[in-house]
Amino acid sequence: MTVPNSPVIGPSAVPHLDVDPFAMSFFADPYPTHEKLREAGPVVYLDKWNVYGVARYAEVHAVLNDPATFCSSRGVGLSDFKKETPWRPPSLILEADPPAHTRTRAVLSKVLSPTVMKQVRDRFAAAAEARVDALLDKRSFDAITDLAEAYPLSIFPDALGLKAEGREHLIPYASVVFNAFGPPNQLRQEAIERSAPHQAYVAEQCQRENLAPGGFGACIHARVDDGEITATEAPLLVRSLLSAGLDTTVNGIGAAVYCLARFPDQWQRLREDLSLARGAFEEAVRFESPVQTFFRTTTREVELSGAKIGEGEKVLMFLAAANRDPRRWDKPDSYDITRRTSGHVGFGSGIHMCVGQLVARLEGEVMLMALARRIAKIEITGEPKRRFNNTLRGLDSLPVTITPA
Ligand code: 8QM
Repeated sequence: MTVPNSPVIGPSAVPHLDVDPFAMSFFADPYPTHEKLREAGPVVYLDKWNVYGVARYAEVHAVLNDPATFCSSRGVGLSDFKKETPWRPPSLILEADPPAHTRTRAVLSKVLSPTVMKQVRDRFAAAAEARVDALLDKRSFDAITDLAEAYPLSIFPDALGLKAEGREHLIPYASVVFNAFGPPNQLRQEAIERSAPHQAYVAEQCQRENLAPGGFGACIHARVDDGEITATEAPLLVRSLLSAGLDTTVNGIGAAVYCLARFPDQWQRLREDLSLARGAFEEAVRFESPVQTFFRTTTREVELSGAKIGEGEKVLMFLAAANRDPRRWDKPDSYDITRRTSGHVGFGSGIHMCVGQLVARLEGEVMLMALARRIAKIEITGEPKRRFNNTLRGLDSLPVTITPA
């Protein structure tokens, strides 16, 4: 029976929630709020920032896979580029829609292809072994600075072809980039205020003459010669690698080590079968979701799981909450290195899915293999300290002591 004057199926009310997913208290322990967001409904409205939110797997996946309705060209942070001037010139890949996105994506996809991974694999693996050698000499160290940061810093800037001088700007620059996706809170405002020297460094390193031959940077510039991209576009695509290629893997590797240190049964399984290294890294990306959130902007009025959303609205996707949605995952809150992780949205999904995912997985895999081959035990010996960022989840410090195998 139909209620008079009421449609059989129609838009339902969207629950309004009074949560700030960019507050320090939220970052300290996001999981109870993730659950609240998922349970409130398929689509919620966050009054604090006047945005829609999706935290269930199905809706996060649906939004990621409808880029015509949920666009990226108006920014993937809270700021709407149609209404506000971006803090830096927009990324030609992240903050672009088809057809513009298709061409730049193809370039980075080729630069970071499986063939290129085969060429760099031995170098990445040797650097991981060398890092583990150094850690075995120390026995007690900080797994963030001495491992999760030191390892990517020992290979990625070289792989890009950056000169030695000024590399200390790389992580601070990325930290600005990821804070800037957030709302105009203290984290974002202070990051942008202090960004000038980091921006100047990055702009300079993106120039063709500053990138060593054979590196990822030079490979991007080489596409100018075959007319795939213009000479003005190339430096901005190099900037994308500098923005997204380092801090993400630092937090990915940090997440994996933090998981393996907390869950010794999983560490033992990995030691018994090194072929589980790639899965152990992937599961850490699902479990911790180093990139926690991204926004999209609606290009038209749309109905999403019964909720009517107008044109020009920001939609916040809780990737981390989707990655632990019990509607999609068995025992979502357990770290299981043999889990079938495929479909997790830690690298996104659809046309914008992480173009550097093979580099990230390569770094994660060879590092976990090097660790598991030579170390019997990883013990956390001090209070882990969290690093607060509007988009990235990770630690500032993780004191550990290792026992050699
Ligand atoms: C996040 O500048 C960019 O193109 C860019 C910046 C940040 C990311 C991606 C691309 C997702 C890792």
